[in-house]
Amino acid sequence: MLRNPIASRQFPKNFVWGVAAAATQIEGAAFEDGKGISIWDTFPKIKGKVINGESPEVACDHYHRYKEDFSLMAKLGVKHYRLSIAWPRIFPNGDGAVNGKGLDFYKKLIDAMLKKGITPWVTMYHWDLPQSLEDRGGWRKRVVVDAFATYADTIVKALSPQVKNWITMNEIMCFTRLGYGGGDKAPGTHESEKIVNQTYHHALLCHGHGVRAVREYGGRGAKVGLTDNPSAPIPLTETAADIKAAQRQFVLDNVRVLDPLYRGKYTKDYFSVVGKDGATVEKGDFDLISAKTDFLGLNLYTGYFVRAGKKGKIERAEFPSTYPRATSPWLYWASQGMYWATRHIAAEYGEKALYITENGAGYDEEVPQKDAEPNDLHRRELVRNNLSEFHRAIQDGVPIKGYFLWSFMDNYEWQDGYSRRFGIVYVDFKTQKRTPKLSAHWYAKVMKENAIV
Ligand code: PNW
Repeated sequence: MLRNPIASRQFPKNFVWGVAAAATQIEGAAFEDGKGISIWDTFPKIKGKVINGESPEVACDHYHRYKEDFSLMAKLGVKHYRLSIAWPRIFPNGDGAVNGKGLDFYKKLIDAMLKKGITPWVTMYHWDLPQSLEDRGGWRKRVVVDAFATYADTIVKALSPQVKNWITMNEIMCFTRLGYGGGDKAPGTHESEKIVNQTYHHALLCHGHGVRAVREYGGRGAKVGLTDNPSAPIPLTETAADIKAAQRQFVLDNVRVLDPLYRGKYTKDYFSVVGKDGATVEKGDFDLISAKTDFLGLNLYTGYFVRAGKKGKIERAEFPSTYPRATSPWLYWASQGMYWATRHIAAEYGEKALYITENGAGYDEEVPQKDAEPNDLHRRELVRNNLSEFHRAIQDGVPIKGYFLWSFMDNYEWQDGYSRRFGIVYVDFKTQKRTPKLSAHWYAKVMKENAIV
């Protein structure tokens, strides 16, 4: 007798299945109802930064179409949705006066979700710093920490009756290193390593204030955690020596965020990586940064291979030029990264609850034929392989509690503009028509069966 293939591919009871998006990428209405300017409104105006200079001004027009979007989610059986709040809607200048219309918008939005039976998972900061704060030094300066503390208090107080799941920061590495070091993301400058490390430190402090705000004002049953996007070294062979090398590389790669978070200080490993450019720390900083959280969120898309070399060295096994990847050039098909990143965290830091807060694939896709189901079998296959690796991790004892697919619909992919699509729902940006792709119909069945189908 052969076994039913789904039988061994079930996820644990109460596993959280959802989809994810972020304010700047979908809302549009960039200048409506008192919203302030964000660094992502400014950034596309700098020549050469964003493909075709595309801006998030309209995006998916979700600001006006959220009811329709939640109806579609409900139709697909989505029960959990990760969204973010636009800081400049709440505090147009970053601090100072609150914009009541901004708070009202999110109250209405979340009510509409709840009416459809969808539970919100709210990210406080997904990269849209108010421009006014950037003009005062942005993530380089401590002014952002004080402003964020007030912002976090304000949104948690206003929304805590409806929201029980909070994520403080999205991907510290992306908005610090890539924003202030590499120059690829807003604000797009090139600072010294010392300053880049300081931007990380300020982001960690804001995370701490997010946790504090939820503890103070979140109400009963509120949970809070950080979302990180660690790199994922995969052992080339699953032998003890290669596994050890990969885990060691994992710690060193992600030391700026995970060591302070879990070890409550800048460790020897931190200084072995940053040298003399470590962040300047004030008294009490690490009490905030390492305050106990309820989970760690992980955005995982890819990985890379390492093996144990001679004399304790760690060797990278490079990707040959013909190795498969998505259109996003950093997105190599490396599903084992899902298994190893989650396992490394459990092994190294002992985290007890992991949520995959993003996972997906970015492609420049063909315009679908009229009335046909948009065919994204490429995305379906990559995501399905990734799920197999998360499932394997759970079987081996890694505490993964939930999974959010990035993204619900095609949207503004930051410096890659609108051509790079991550959605399981196709968006025609001229008409704003939404059409579920092949992957959406498949994922609906995954959520329903609580299994890889
Ligand atoms: C994440 N990398 O960004 C973001 O949280 C989303 O807003 C974004 O749309 C999504 O992933 C797809 O890009 C990442 O270089 C950006 O490894 C870059 C990387 C990873 C994630």
